[in-house]
Amino acid sequence: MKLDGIWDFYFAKGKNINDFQIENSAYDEFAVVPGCFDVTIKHRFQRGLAVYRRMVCASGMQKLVIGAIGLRARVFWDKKELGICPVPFCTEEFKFDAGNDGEHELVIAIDNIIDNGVDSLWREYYDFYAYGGIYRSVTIEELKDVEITFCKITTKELESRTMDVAVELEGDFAGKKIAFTVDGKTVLEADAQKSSSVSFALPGAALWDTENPNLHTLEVKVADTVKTVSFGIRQITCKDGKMLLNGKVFKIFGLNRHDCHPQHGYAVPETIVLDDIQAIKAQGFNCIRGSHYPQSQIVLDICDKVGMLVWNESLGWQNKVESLNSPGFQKLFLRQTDALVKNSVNHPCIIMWGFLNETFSDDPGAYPFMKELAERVRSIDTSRPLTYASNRTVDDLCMDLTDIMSFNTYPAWYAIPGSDPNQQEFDRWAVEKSFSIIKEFASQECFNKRPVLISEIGAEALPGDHSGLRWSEDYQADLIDCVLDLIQKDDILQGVFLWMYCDSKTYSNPTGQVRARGYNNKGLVDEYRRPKLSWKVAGKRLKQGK
Ligand code: ADA
Repeated sequence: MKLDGIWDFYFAKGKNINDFQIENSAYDEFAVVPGCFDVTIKHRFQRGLAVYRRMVCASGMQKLVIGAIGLRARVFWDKKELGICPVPFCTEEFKFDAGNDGEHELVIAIDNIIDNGVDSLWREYYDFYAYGGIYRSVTIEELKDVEITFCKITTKELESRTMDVAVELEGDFAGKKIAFTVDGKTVLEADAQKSSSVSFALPGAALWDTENPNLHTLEVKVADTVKTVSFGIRQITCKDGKMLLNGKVFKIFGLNRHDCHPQHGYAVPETIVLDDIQAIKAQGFNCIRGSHYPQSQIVLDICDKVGMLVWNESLGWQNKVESLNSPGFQKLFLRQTDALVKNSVNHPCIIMWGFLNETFSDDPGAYPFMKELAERVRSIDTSRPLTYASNRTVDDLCMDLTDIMSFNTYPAWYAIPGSDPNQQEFDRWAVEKSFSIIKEFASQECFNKRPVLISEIGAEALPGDHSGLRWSEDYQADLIDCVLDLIQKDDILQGVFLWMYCDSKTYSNPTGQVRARGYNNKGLVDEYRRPKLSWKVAGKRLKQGK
């Protein structure tokens, strides 16, 4: 049962969740769930404690799932604390006895106070705004005698459409049967076990790709417990420096996308997400990088349906080595890594996993935790390649941990070696130079021919500026056109993710970055999705390249 809707609400400016005392709650407003409270007219950009409450009819053992919150939350049922949500963008589950039949009180107390400690997963220097609220849906469901805690379906062999399914059970499954049904037809039945791994073929079943995003439905049933999973039959592999989708080499023409909107923060409604993804596809792009946090089920469901590839990554931004080596940070990071992979593993749109955007991967101290993260992801899913976006280029020391080498580079915006940081007119040379440095580094034998991606590249553009100089729409359009042209012609680079789809809220000047209007203005469309010149130029170039 979805608990989304209008909840009771109050806000206490400057307070945090440790100040919260449930006996002293005084609800004097309403708030929408999912929603961010600090985009509302009354509380815009305020930081403090926000308390959400609603009544729920439920009894007996229940599972409450909170899709995502920001920045942290405490959760209460009938005034008793069920637990915490310590990581933004991370799905959390609470299993508990809801008591007798009747109405019960569910309270989620949240704060959006930025913690700048070494263990924090969201510090003030991040280049995206720390909105507060319940970002994603809240649901509750009755816990049956048997619970299907995990179900993963992957394509084992494409030709014969052979699928592997891994299932984990909890509860009273002994002596019961487990049945697997695909698109309404039972394909297999076996004795239920705590962990089971089965394979079956679906001869002739339609494949999933970007042109024909065919989806199928798997139903796993044990006694009266049923889990329904939507899946696609498709394979992602890497060979001889190339990524292949269903055995065919493909190029990535991608966009980085912040899942945010000025009036919704990180609780972007389905209608806006669908509009974004369909517009991105119509323009000729085939992939989005979910920068820089796990993507919502809304985004992933839409990308599955529309046929848009996705790079899904955990929350992080230029995290420092002292954090990477702190047990508190590691614990939270592993918690979100588990949730990221487990909760989205069945989406055919996801073609790679990522973590730790632009960390200090040129420092040997970063290596051990990055290795642990890579191992953790691979312990849950080996059916997709692994990458991280590095801005350390030739000094990077951790690339051997990846399957795909990804580089963030900003030639002709931030300086690269040999370029003039004060250059006002676009200079193609800087982009060519940057790509050649990356390709030379990646071609080293030790990397054993891994696919190479440009994971970020772009320039700021303020709508309406047509001077042709830096910050103008024309300058940005020239850069984007040049990048796409070079990528279309390049035999080594697998593809590019332009930075970025839409202008996104950040801070005016947190760390000396220049962020006009308090926005990262490198969008090809602005924050309300109004196109800049580069959007049209990119569309033209991508359609020409077909
Ligand atoms: C980095 C970072 C992005 C954004 C970008 C920029 O590469 O990964 O989040 O901050 O730079 O606009 O400078």
